[in-house]
Amino acid sequence: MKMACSVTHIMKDNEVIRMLKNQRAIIHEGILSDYDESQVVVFGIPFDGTVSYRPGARFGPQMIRNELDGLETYSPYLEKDMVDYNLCDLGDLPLPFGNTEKVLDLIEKEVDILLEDNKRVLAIGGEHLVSYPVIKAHLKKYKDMHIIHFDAHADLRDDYLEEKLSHATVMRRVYEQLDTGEVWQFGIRSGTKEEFQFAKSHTNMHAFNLEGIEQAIQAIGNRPVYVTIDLDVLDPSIFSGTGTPEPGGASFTELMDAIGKLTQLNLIGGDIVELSPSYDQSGVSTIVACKVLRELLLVLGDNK
Ligand SMILES: [Mn+2]
Repeated sequence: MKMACSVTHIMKDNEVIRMLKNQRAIIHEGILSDYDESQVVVFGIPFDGTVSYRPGARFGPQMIRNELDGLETYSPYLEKDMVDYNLCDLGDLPLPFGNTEKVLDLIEKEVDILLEDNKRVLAIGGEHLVSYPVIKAHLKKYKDMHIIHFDAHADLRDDYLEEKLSHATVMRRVYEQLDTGEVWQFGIRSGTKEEFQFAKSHTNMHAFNLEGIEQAIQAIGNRPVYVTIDLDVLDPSIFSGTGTPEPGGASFTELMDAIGKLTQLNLIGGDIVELSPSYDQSGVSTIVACKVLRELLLVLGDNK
């Protein structure tokens, strides 16, 4: 097994941003590239510190690494193969559990460096709050960036139990950071009355299913887009390994179809969050996450 690529870029202004432990590569053996030549960089964010119901998303990135070797590098959906791309896995970001603000700060600094190095970033959570600092970093570089958000949950609360930084508030915080970009939400089927009302006047919410992507593609045009995929957008019958499962979700094929359509956009970064592997004893949820990861890597790798 090839080890994760070395991260010589960790020293900036004499500050050690991160230390990489020896970890298994997330990409198949033989297709992992050096950091310098990589187009797309993957890293894990094993944080689930604000999860309100069932914790465990911190184990997502490592379980994905365990299972990804069993997946073909070729995607028959996209007719593209991971062997044709330069991809790099930086392993998991070491995080100080118990200090949410410091965790978010470390994530943002990490992504700042990757974007300075002109990498396309694909982050693997972890709970959904980790998307917030990843998106914040991207907005410094892509001011007019739009957000495409797949999720069962609106995540638009202003606070959750008086906490502003939470997996339940993440898209509200993201919305507040946007300049001319907009939030496009798909698959939403859970939230408070206030969240759905907020969405009516502030975001472009497509509830219950993934229809409406074409509308988003038309409206966004060539402006930069970041995609955040909370895997609980999928129905629990195919994806039960998650902290807050919601019946009535999208099918796997519908999500594949939606990701395929993202190739029409100027996709500049993304994340996959909320795999909580131990809630699915069959292990199928992890395989689903691996497959979503492969598709997203291929879409991101293709964007010039
Ligand atoms: Mn969710």
